[in-house]
Amino acid sequence: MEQDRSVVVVGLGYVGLPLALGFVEAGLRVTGVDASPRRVDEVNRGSSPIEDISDERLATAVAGGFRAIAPDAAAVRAADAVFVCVPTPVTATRDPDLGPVLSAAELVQSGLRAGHLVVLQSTTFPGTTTGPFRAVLERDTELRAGADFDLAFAPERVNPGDPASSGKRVPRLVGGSTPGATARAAALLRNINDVVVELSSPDAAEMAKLLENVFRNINIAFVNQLALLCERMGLDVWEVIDAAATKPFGFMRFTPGPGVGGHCIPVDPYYLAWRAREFDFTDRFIELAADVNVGMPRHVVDLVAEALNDRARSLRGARVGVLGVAFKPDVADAREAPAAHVLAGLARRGADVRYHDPHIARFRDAAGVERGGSALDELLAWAEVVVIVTPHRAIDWDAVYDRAGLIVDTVNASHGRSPRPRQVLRLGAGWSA
Ligand code: SAJ
Repeated sequence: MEQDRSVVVVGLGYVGLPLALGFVEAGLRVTGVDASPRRVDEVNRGSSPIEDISDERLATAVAGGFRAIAPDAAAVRAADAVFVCVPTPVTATRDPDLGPVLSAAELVQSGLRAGHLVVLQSTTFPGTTTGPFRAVLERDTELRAGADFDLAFAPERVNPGDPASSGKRVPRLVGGSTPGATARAAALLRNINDVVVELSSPDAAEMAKLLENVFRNINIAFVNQLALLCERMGLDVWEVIDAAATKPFGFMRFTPGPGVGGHCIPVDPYYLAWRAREFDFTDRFIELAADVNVGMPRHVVDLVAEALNDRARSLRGARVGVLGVAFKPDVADAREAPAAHVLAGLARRGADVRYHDPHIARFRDAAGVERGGSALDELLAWAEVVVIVTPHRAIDWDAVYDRAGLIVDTVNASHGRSPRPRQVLRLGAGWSA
């Protein structure tokens, strides 16, 4: 089997663009495809839309001939292999929305030919690749997966904001619809990953990826629930977690917070729960974890009310400053950010709400209200209570603890500081002594 040497990557987001550049740097001929003209333009100008990809790295690839284009059947036809790296969101009722995946499949189908390798990377429920995705590829054509073209699923493993998490060192999974497809996709991926684990089917690879992310979601929910219990018991959940984390085996540290954001961890479990129901299987773990995590922003609003109450102030009419609205520290991504529900919840209860986030200039909350960010000095001078939601490193924390008279700390950011008595109310731990 000769080596695949040319690749089309459909979807140039935080998964597709690193994948494309990896193949470019491995010497393959790569064309990036994206439905957004703005994204195509940014990439071709060497202006990286992805935080973990520097402009220099992208510009080097573009100088070497890498190009982004609009969806184009001829480009698909000309390549040896096609990777689909588009979002897999959920609908308002939290059902899987395969819209982006199936429209990418339409593009691939329009350029599909015998001998192609087609690899889906988007995190999705078991049965997507060999089910609806394959059905679109094979529509209106005599071509069949296995007989005429190779089909596989290879989930991404990227931890946004942690460049060390991507690149050659991260093992990759791949499962093909035939052993030959698995081997062929694995050989291609070994251009960019030192370790590629070959699985028995695309379904196994789809399920393994969901296990990875549902594992995180359930464990985060568990420590969130423990935080609520520790508040009632007068314990410090952060001390308890630090203590348990001294166990050098059989334990993995997760921490409570204002909720679970991003477009993976809060979303992927719904793909598994939905698919399980087709097999008359109710995954109560997933449903419960979702309830707990979705309930955390409301609990943060209650903590702000409790903190103000300590000062004989009501939430209604209070000036509340939120620190950090991105979905996690040191990223500029606000998708599914818990802060959206914290700000909307505070405003719904009559508070006057502003925020500061060094990475996010404008932010739309869960009620659709859009605000511009305030400068930190301005926020600290204005707010009568400050809520720490996303502890970006770039925030001047000394200024926060010096100048904020009342702080609700949802992420134990005040750990190691000596706040004044009843200056800080921590989620899962109560008042600073
Ligand atoms: N969070 C907690 N407590 C924790 C860990 C995370 O509250 O102990 C929160 C974070 O603040 C954030 C959310 O959960 O709001 C998700 O954080 P995350 O880092 O687990 O998820 P992502 O979406 O940034 O990236 C994850 C990857 N993260 C890690 O492996 C650490 C990985 O699970 C996947 O490769 C990736 O999603 C993906 O694309 O599936």
